[in-house]
Amino acid sequence: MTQDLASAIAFQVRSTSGRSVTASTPMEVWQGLSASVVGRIADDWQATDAAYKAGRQEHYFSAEFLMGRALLNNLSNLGLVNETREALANFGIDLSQVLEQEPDAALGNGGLGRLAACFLDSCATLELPVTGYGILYRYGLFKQLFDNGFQTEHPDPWMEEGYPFVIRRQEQQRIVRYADMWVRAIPHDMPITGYGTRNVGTLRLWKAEPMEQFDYQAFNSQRFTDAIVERERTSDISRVLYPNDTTFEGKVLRVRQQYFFCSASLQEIVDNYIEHHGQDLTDFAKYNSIQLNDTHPVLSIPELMRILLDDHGMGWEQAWQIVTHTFAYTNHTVLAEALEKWEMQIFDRLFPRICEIVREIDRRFREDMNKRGLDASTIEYMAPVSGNQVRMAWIACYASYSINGVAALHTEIIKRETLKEWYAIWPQRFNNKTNGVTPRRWLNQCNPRLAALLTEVTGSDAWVKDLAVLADYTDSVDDSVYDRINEIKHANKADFAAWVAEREGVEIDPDAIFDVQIKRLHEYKRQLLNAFYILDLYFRIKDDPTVDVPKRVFIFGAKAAPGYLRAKAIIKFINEVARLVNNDDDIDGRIKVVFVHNYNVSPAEHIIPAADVSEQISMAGKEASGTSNMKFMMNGALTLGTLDGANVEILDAVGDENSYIFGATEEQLPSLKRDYDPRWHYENVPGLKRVIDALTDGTLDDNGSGWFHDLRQSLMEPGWEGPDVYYVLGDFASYRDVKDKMAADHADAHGWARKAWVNVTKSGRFSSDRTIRDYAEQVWKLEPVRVE
Ligand code: AZC
Repeated sequence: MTQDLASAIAFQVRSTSGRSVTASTPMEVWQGLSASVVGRIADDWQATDAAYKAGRQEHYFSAEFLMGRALLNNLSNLGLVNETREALANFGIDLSQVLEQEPDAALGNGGLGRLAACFLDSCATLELPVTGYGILYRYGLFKQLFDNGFQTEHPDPWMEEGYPFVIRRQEQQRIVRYADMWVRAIPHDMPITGYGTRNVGTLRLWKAEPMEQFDYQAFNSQRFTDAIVERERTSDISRVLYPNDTTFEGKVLRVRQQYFFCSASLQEIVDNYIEHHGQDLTDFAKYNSIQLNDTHPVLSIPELMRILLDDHGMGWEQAWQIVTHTFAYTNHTVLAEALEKWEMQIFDRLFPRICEIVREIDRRFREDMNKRGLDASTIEYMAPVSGNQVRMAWIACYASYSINGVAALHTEIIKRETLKEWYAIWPQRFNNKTNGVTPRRWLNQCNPRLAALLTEVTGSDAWVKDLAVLADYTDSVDDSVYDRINEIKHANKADFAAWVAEREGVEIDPDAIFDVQIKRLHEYKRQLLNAFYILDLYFRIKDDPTVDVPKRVFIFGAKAAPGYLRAKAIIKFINEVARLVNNDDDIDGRIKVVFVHNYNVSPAEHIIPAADVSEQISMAGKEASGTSNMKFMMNGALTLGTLDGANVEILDAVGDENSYIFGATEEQLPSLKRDYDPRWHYENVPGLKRVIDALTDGTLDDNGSGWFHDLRQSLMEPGWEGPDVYYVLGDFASYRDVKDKMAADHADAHGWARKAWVNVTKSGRFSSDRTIRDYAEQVWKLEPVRVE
């Protein structure tokens, strides 16, 4: 078997590189090995596709799929990791070195895009007929570097060296029509393997290409450059992922992107319906359902109307009936700045027919609400079109048969506040689907030591597909397991320390507490609170350098949207805190701060298994769910967090004694903020003043940018959103207390291991398998289709 595999791999590598395996570069080996994996699954993939297309299907529409690396994931799903390692070893090649060649497919910003990727994994594993649809961005999320502590952004041409896991399907192209141009949408398919199944699902990513290779007329009439420019204008559509997470940017190119993938995907879905079920589209919603991942794909709603009305001659009522039984909408945030609103003129310019349809949806909505007796101002507030603007979330709520939030608390907040007007009319549409993460990537693959222990303790690898089984073992293991937990964590920390030393040039001690905050940089996530704690701890040690404190490493990973200056200021601030504490002789290595640059899926796979502490410290009510909290928990890190998003449910699963909760609750905040005076905390909370002052008194240097002054102002001065909007100063004292206690508790190795074990074994409900089962049963009405 290994011999077969070895020769299959060798063949592919040689065809890729044009030389022998041993003479090929690690990148060429990665290319060849990846191609051979695609070859192995080809038949199953084809069979799955055929089986799915014949019955009821779910289509997951998302502008983002943050896939990360594919090779290890596929090898592991196919059960080929060990054999491949041996096969390569025969050539003197180290598999892990080959795996590290792979670029991350970073086609997403953060949680929303990574959730979509975890969902595809679960759908394949659960054998559910689900296909993902998105955009093949040529440039993924920008690559982040630090220049003197400042974030700089660089392009990420992730496919430039070739990428065997996407297959171009030229023959299945569609045409997307804008008023000012027509473009070809070329599908590129990524196979989605599952664990312990032969089903192979598909992620279909559309690439925009010009209708003709060249405008020959322009070309022949000596306007060569014009012809090229025109060509580039088309390719612009799928050129780059917009780097905003939870912030809406009203760029015309962005709305073009959204329409592009919605239109191409819907054309295909309708064509497939016709092929299998005939020209009469009456039963369309019986065979198809579409999940809208946030509002980015909401143009699908008027676009499906257009296809049914114009291409298939259906009447409005019947078409609307179908549309409103097809779409389901997931909301991912309560932040107002995320709500997509497009100017009507943009719609009118790009796609006048869609514009017309949206106006008609608006007209009928107003009529309908009038009949229901809503007052004029409520109707105006809820209307799909108001003034000059089209409101994508409102269209989604009006047209979807299901509306869900992503954690229990978040769903309650959207019912009570964000979407309360719709909840009042259609309560039955609202439901909660708490997020989850795939235990394949986020435990089995990234933490092989812990995975082996779980298999040993439970007697099989059944947990990989059914994480809830671990709950049977919470209380039934003996002390030797706790020792093993500690050994595993220590080994993971040693590996991570080596990785950090090489990648970031910082030495860290695996015996220290590894305290981690990795997520997008946003004020509401409060990386600043974490940094203030570190600075305060620094000053405490400076006060008395002989003080006995547990050794700590604080690890950050975060990208800031390029235009979000305050977030960039926080990055600079953390980097300056790192510079200060890492180089102070009084500190003597007792505190280290590491800011991992270019945080992404694959760095996360190195960081999470090594974490002791998971920082989930957003201001309560703001983090819809969070998903890194779940990944940490699965890997035995303890949550240090507020009662926000899914933290609430994590706490519920593990109990008070196995997590560290602090801060104002969502319920308390309105009254706390009513007469909130950050200055009071500044003056009265011991130590806080010198931390805040350090921003501007010369302790830390922002290199004349003025950014630290702005940070101070944002906390202390009543700006137009009020001072300290995210209650950093208000929560500081309680955060420090709990974090100090946590650090002290870590000294009890056995007690800590016990808490870690409870976290691991109770993480079953945060598997995306559970989430997807709930979607399939309650929203999608979807049955598994097994491919034999
Ligand atoms: C994120 C939420 O901020 C995060 O709390 C949640 O876990 C994640 O979605 C998945 O549901 N939201 C986004 O990434 N982006 C937007 C536009 O909300």
